[in-house]
Amino acid sequence: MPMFLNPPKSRIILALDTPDRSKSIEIMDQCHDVVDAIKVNYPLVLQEGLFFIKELKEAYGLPIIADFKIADAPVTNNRIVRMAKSCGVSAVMVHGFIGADAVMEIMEVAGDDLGVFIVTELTHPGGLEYTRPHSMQFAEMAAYLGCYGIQAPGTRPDQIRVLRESIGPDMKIIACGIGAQGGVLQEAIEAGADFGIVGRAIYEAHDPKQAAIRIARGRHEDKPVIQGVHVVRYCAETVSYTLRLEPVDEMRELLKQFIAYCKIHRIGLRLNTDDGILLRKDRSIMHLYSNGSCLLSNMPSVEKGEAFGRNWLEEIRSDMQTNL
Ligand code: 3DU
Repeated sequence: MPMFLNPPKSRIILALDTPDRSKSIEIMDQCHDVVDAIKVNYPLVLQEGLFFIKELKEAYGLPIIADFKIADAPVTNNRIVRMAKSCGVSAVMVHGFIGADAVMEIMEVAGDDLGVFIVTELTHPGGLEYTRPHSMQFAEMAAYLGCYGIQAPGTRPDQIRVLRESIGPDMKIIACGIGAQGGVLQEAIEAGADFGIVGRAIYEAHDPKQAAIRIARGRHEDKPVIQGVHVVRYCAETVSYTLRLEPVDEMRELLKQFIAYCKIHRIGLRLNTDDGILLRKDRSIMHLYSNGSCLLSNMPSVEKGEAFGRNWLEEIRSDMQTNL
């Protein structure tokens, strides 16, 4: 099979979800020698047109993945793939749920020019509702049909491990959700991914190139926040915190009450038994792990994140005292 992506260096695929051409070029000028590939998605392409992909290709020479999450009738899918091909992308993302016949047609159109990545499981909490139950089947179908690789949830290393075991060592796994959504590049790679997809944690960073370098090196800092809660892993640029909670039992009790509180007050909340994700009312996400640690992500800015990190325990307590 042809190589559609270069051998990994930083292992970062930059999700270039920048608002327009000028911001994209500003970010690419800074980051092109740090990242291994670029992923473009609808918002940028709808804004700037397909031709902009060609321009990125010519300017930076990096492989480009067109994340069009193709999922239509075969006649339409095939046209989209032809258009992607015409502007020099190296690979396309295709939803697994369209079924083997439609994927086979896409692979035929892609030929030796384009790699096909099958989307297996979406990273947001709702991804556990409908894509998780089928993610293994999508991966197995991708392996059976000889696709170039699969997308996997970088926020759930255990699931990457299971998918890697299922497809074997040869296919590529690209893991999205690294950084802003709480995924950690090194954890995804250790679990079997080849590359991590990183967007906001780079293009929204104060210094995008340094952010990319830091993510590639896996640099994390210890930073105590409040008594009883310590940040055991902190990435300023990815705006995510892994907290160790002490004492764990008291926290568990508090969280139980918090969940009850959210239910009573109909606050948007998802609780999944496998990795325990809470979607908080401010739309940040709290991942709870059985060892008592939790990870907060999706915070809109470092400043807000820090304030939230310091105060969240108190916030929950006072919310409950006022409202229960
Ligand atoms: O969360 P970030 O800003 O790092 O961007 C992630 C990119 O990966 C973005 O283009 C999004 O559409 C894509 N993606 C996911 O985040 C999650 C998925 O399950 C599939 C794709």
